Amino acid sequence: MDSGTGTGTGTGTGTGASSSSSSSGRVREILGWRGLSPSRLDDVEQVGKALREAEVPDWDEDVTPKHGELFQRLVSVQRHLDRAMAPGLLSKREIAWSRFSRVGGVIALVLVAAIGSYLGLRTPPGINVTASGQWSPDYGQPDWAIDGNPNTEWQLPNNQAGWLEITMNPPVRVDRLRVLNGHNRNYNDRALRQVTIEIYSDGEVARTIDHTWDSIDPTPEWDEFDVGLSDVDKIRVDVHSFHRFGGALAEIAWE
Ligand SMILES: [Ca+2]
Repeated sequence: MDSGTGTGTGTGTGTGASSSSSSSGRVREILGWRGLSPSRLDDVEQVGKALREAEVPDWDEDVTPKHGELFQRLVSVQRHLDRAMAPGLLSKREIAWSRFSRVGGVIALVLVAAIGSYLGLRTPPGINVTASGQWSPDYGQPDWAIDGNPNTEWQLPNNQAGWLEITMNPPVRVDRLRVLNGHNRNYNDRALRQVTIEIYSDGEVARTIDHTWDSIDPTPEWDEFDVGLSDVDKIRVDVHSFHRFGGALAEIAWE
């Protein structure tokens, strides 16, 4: 009886080992195609072998730390197998959806990027003014530099350099640029000192004007600069320095 069982088991194990070894080779091959790395494949084999060799305890008190460790390895290997096999277990419909959503996702991303860069680069229609800042939220706003009123000024925050940009869409022809410095009417404590004005034609800097005002003038005079450019789409004023408390620009105009 004993001997019979022994032989039976021996033979069974032998046959099983050989067929299991060839089938495990095939499994290894398939899992390899599915992207499992050689070290993960080794893990799978080792855990499989350890499971076959392990005795499953009948009682809770027979569970040893070794069993716990093996269980953890089994869970980890199972997770890798699930990840490798999941795409192979999709139905045709699920595969189609998965492809569609992947392709659709890429197209959506490309579209969002294209629209974003279009909106970001597009010059808003009309004449628009932006600046690095203004002295007060309610006073000295950037568009006061182009409102046609010599008594209103764009005023920079105290003691700060800064910039002002005017964009034109559609572009304009500029033969002459006129600039009226500020002085902060009634106080005479703000004015531009040293500036660089860049005039853009067709998106590129086409003319650079450097100018300095030596002092605050309580009755400022217009300064005029010949330009002679067509397709002007931007004028940028970089304020490098100022008089007293900060910069101020009453008007910038072109004709
Ligand atoms: Ca003004």
